[in-house]
Amino acid sequence: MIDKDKLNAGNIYAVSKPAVILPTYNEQDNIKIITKNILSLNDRINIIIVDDNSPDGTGLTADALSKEYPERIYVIHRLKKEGLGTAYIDGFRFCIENGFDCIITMDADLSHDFNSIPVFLNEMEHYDFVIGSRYINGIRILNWDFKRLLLSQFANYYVRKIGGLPFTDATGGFNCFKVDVIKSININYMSSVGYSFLIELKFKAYKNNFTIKEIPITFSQRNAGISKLSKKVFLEAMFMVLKLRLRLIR
Ligand SMILES: Nc1nc2c(ncn2[C@@H]2O[C@H](COP(=O)(O)OP(=O)(O)OP(=O)(O)O)[C@@H](O)[C@H]2O)c(=O)[nH]1
Ligand SMILES: [Mg+2]
Repeated sequence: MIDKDKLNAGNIYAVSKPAVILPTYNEQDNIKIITKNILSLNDRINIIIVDDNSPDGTGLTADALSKEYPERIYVIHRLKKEGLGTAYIDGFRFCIENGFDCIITMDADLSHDFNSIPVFLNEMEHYDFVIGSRYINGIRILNWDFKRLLLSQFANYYVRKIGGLPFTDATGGFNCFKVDVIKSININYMSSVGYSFLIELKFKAYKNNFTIKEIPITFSQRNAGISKLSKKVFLEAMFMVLKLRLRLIR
């Protein structure tokens, strides 16, 4: 049960300045909705949008939102599409430089339910890293075709068996962690630029002995914007996990 009153009373337990990082590439139809939903949760939650010069003008909308909420929404503009992983790295640097003590990674396409954010933040009292899992107690994914589900299941099985990570959902993008986790990892030397970045991050947090918990989340496939998952993305992840296991990446 989300104790929103308690959160709004300014008591976000172990963290005081949390930031949600939203990487965006062509999320014009979603960015206003998601930011307003997040801001409505709690006065202390901030948002960092990392936009890669989206052709649909997401960056301009993000700037307008930042003007409307100057102390709460920040925008990092990058010149071109450089991948989800490097977008997160730029977001992490911004968080470290600006004194945010807790980071939430989240897709901007409304696939992740903003109502889970207070649940993540409550868990920060006991854990350093909280993973949102679509696969605890069954499968909670809406609107995926069978092929996509099979691919995701295989990827997670592979990460468990080959990578040795004990999580049900190592590939998911909805996570929350203390900034100390990022400080313990050399983010200048992350091997993944794309989607496999999230696996690498979990792997390194696990190896650095942070306390980690998985909580159930629901994932709904995007209903606006363009899907960007490709074979290349999948293969990058498979090789990266193998290299992590063989300690070719540290
Ligand atoms: N800044 C930036 N954001 C990106 C990039 N690629 C993806 N994103 C964003 O990262 C988040 C996750 O990407 P999605 O395209 O939704 O990935 P997905 O959920 O695996 O696949 P689909 O929803 O089917 O496209 C979304 O908010 C995207 O807009 C990128 O190269 N740069
Ligand atoms: Mg998506």
